[in-house]
Amino acid sequence: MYHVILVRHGESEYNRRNLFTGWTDVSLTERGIHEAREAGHLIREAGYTFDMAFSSVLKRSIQTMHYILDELDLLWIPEQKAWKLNERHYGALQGLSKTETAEKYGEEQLHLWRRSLTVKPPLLQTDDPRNPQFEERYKNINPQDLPLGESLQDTVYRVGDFWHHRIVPLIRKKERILISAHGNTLRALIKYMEDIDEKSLTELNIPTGIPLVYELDDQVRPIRRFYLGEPEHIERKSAEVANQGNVTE
Ligand code: DG2
Repeated sequence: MYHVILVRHGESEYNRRNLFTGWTDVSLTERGIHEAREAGHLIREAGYTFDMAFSSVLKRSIQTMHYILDELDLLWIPEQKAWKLNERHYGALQGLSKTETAEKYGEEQLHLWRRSLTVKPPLLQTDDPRNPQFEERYKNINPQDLPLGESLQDTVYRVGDFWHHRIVPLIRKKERILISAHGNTLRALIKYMEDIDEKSLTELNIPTGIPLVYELDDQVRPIRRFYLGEPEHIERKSAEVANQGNVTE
């Protein structure tokens, strides 16, 4: 049996301000740093270790990977930063307040934009300065692969492809792997691995900074997944994510 540990980065500046983030490159808050360290602590207490770590090319995920590895005294292991693990691209919603978006377009529309499998956000215009094609860090990526906004399904394709071609071969070689990523890249990966139905996917909210352990069979297929930590705390944090943008409490 194999395993892999996934973690959504700790709270970011935009999470704290309740703004759509996507590919916006924002740092962890003090709380986020604490959450990332705590994730490392939980992983160490549970007796897991790593041979290799992956993150996106966004600093909140890189910082989280480093805080976790530091807690485990594993900052020396090989790491890889991959754009294919970036958060789902939230298009023209990026930078907008989730609450104000709900007030303007209604909670139902907000929920569709955040949790539907196939609905895309309004796309960025090609001349928008936030178009990833203008960014140095994506200069080696085929421009046609760089999104102006993605549905979760689009994210499932790119994350699934990365999992299948880059991670699974390492797991087969018995490499113990940490993946530090984002709320929707992890939802996309869970969809890819388990093909869960759309309703369960809609209700799936990934809390910040909580390690998610996947046990995998000999064919690297999921057997079960579970969070490390105290269930009530995890439930509370997942509900916090679900309720972002609620106009009425
Ligand atoms: C959040 C997820 O991404 O937002 O892009 O706003 O995991 O990088 O903080 P993350 C964003 P929701 O889909 O939960 O609204």
